[in-house]
Amino acid sequence: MSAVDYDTLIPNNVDLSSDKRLQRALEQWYPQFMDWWKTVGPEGFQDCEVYLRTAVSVERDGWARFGYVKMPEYRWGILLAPQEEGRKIAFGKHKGEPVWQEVPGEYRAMLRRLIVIQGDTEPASVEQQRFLGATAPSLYDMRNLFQVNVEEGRHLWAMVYLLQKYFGRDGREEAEALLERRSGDADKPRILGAFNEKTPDWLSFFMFTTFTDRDGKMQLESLANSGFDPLARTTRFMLTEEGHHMLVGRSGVSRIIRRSSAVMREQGLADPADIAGVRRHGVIDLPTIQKKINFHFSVTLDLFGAEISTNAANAFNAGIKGRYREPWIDDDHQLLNDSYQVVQVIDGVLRQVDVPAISAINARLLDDYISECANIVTSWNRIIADHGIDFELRLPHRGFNRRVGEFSEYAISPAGELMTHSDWARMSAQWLPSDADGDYVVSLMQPQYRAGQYARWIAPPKGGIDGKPGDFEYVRIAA
Ligand code: BYC
Repeated sequence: MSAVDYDTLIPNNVDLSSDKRLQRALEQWYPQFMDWWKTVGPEGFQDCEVYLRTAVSVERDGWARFGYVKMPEYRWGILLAPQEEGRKIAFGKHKGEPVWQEVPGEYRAMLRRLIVIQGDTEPASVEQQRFLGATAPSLYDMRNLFQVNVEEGRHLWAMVYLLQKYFGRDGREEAEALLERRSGDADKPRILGAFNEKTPDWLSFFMFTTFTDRDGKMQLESLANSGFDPLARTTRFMLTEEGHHMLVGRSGVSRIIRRSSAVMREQGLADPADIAGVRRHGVIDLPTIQKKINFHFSVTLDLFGAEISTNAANAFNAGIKGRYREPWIDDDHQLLNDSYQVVQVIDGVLRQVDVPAISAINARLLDDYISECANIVTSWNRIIADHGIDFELRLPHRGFNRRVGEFSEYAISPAGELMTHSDWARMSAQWLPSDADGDYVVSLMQPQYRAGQYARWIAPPKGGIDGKPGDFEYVRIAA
């Protein structure tokens, strides 16, 4: 494997200079990407020096370097995890055959579609988060936002590399279309639902990075064992960066809960349902946090596609997209005779039903995802309990508020009760954030641009970035 070449316009470890056609195609795409970044990327702060990490190697240790960078000068590179000699396809009907270095003709359309969908989410999230810099609760948080943004930009590069290298003219057209769709645009929206929602405040940002970035992790993990080796290697390296994004989300929500709980305790507010009482002190009440969990979790579940899916079965069978941690699963990795339990509505009742495992690939990934999310909520509840507050956050039932899959036709409460659509609509204001909840959260979003200062509604982090203290000047705001 070649070392990372940083002397070229596009840093890479794929020996780009030896493939002039590809190099030219990517160099032509570069100014379009920069145009996109400047038009719909982070609003403002483009001239500020931000203490960012840049991927400089694909080795496990020392893969990133930290330093002050102006975002437009960030080195968006093409980095693939090291090639494994003799790697074999780990699942599906080609199990045991050598992995593919070129796209197999029969799977071209399927691969292209998966790469385009993955690629589409990356710029979408940057667009969704573009206004948040102006209300950052601290320089530390602002820096984390921009770190997430530049790395999602790099993940777009990763998918565009695959499209341009392996899919000829179609790939070039798809690469351009990735810069033309826009999150939330009525005429040319992003492909998947959650990526057209707004991220109007930092609570939404932290919920998005907790729940939706974690779908990213699950999907990337499923592609990281792909029989198409360049996709496997690309997604493996993307996963190295993804961990920080989820940490930003999870710890961000933890810090909000810690602050709210501490204020409730200081002020002797024993009743978490006393929303007005808590809001009077300028922090976010726990019932609103619960509603935000209900929203972001349910919208993210839709990103897994239908629980029972022929597309997913075909992709598994083809050896293109596996299950979460596929090599560690103890079965034949072909699922010829296996069954899997899924929840379905049968005769008006929610039941566990055995279905052929190959048809339930999405359902299984969803289960793995839900169990990780449940652990996170447990950790949040520990903070509340430590403050002596009698309140528990919960993940809503998997059927709550769904638009895609088994439950999309049904009205199901967060507790998992089937209801009439009219009852559900009447109750939904108790379960999902209202406009007034959103307005309240937005009203708290006053920026804190002094090093070491944190907005009132969020506790400082336990530690800084790259061993730096919390009062480090993570973003040098231009005078
Ligand atoms: N919205 O068999 P089905 C991330 C379509 S996030 C709209 O149910 P399948 C990130 C589907 O396209 C991870 N349409 O599902 C996070 C299909 O249409 P066609 C992104 C939807 O195909 C934060 C039809 O319904 N990566 O990285 O098994 C920040 C039937 O499909 C939706 C990926 O998702 C929806 N929600 O699975 C930054 C991985 N769901 O083709 C980044 C790549 C389904 O019949 N994508 N449809 O016209 C995939 O693996 C799959 O496409 C999906 C859907 C999991 C998304």
